[in-house]
Amino acid sequence: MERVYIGLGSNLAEPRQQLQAALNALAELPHSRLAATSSFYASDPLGPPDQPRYVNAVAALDTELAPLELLDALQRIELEQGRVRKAERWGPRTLDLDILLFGTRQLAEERLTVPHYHMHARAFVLYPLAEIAPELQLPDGRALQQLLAACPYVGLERLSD
Ligand code: A4P
Ligand code: MG
Repeated sequence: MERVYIGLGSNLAEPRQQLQAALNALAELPHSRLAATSSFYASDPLGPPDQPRYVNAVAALDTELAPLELLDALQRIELEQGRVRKAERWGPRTLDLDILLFGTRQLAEERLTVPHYHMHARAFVLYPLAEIAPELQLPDGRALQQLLAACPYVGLERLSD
């Protein structure tokens, strides 16, 4: 088993329900166990500003799946929840599932970059992640707490359950 952290995001079609449905789907993945989930957070959109606020969360999954097998599974869940891939970068979406960390691996494959290339400076990733893994260290040796210290809690709001 390896510990994987997955970032969840949605800003269309009832985002909280999208995230809840995605968590249910993660819990059903073969050879895997959903180990923890953060609170949900409302967050200001990064990218084009003319889109709704997002709801974001982070989940911890223990899995025996290989990285690309997991990516396939996550993309299947995105499609099942009505994700339409558009050309616009960082545009609105019903569901986005990003592999943030996969054990201590550093991957640079055509379909998969791990750690996720933008996680280090995104409040909507780092604060939910810290809720479930405060002592986490990244593969490059940096502590999550160190990244948090450089990433102000701005545009982010923890939602009540
Ligand atoms: N890919 C490579 N590495 C990974 C990885 N670690 N995890 C590839 C998942 N996928 C990875 O992704 C494009 C391709 O990235 C995939 O086919 C996969 O092979 P995508 O989900 O189709 O495209 P995207 O998500 O639109 O692009 P990108 O650049 O991944 O965007 P981000 O970084 O996911 O940002 N604002 C707020 N507040 N909250 C958000 O969640 N999200 C985005 C999307 C923009 N603004 C946001 C949020
Ligand atoms: Mg993505």
